[in-house]
Amino acid sequence: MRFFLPKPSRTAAAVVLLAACCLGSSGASAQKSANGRNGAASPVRGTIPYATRDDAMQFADEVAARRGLDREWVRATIGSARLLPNVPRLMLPGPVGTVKNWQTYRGRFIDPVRIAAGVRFWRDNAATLARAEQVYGVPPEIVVGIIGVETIYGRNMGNFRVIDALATLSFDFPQGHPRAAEREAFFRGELESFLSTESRTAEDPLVPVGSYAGAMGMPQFMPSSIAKYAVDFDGDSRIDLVNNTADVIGSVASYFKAFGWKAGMPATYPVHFDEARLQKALLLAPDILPSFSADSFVAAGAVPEGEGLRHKGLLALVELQNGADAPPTYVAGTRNFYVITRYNWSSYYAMSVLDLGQEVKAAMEQ
Ligand SMILES: [Ca+2]
Repeated sequence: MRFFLPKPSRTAAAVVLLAACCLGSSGASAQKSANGRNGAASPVRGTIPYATRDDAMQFADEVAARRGLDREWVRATIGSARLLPNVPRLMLPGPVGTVKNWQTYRGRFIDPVRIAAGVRFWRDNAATLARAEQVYGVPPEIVVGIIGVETIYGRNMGNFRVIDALATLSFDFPQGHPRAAEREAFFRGELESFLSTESRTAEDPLVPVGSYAGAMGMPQFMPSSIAKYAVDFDGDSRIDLVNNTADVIGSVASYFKAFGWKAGMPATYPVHFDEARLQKALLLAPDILPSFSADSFVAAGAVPEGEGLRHKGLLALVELQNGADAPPTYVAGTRNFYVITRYNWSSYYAMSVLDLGQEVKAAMEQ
């Protein structure tokens, strides 16, 4: 769910969920209010232009018709949204030519504070994590890694009003972005999904808060992902990704299952190169999409270690840059590694999730 942030991992793209975006970007430490939600107000006071904007009101009418919602309610809701003046520029790509640095990226997400918080989260939710693994096949360390990287287990869920973030990115997306039309359409779809859900649950649509991209709760799900993948995992007949850790855990595992997570399959194997026959360009061409059998991987000079030599599915050579002066890090990524990147389209993100999960697991066993 993230991805637009100016951070080293950012890969392009349209994202399904933008979760991670809020980390470090909003710097929002979650101030819980009396009702348990994050701090109520957006940190940025914007203007309220959309009630008199033809494009916004036309969109409101289309959404109302398409979703069978009350037209005046949709108009009033969009009309109440603030334009957040600082948000559009956060969508712009980072400088071209910057060499990514895996070690720096990793250091942002894996530190003693986050590991200790992960241990507490795992211990507090051990039975639910085990049940999620039974139901969805996704092991606790993956779920723990995701929630830790996304929000430090709920500490940083963002404090932008979701309606403000989504309206701003729907109607004032920066036109200088190389894929402005595509991104604007994406955010309009998220706004539509958000309005539909809020209308159905009869919640006040001006209340929910999240990242500057509209991602919500401990797992930073975008509205469309909440609609498609979130689950009520404690059986209280509602889905709460802000306060209910069972729903959070079940929803993350449900998301991975939906994107093809295979129970029991490692996400990566260590890999070394047989320099004499190495065809690195060939191996890197499909990027993180697993495209090589273990045999064809070895034939091209990339030798997975341990069980990786007998891996039944396809592999990808994953390259993580370490700045301009150090050699890259390489791993063999499986289908499950690819699935992690469906949460946030970045191999650096996926490696951070895996490493944090392993660090927390190791700390649990001490
Ligand atoms: Ca629930």
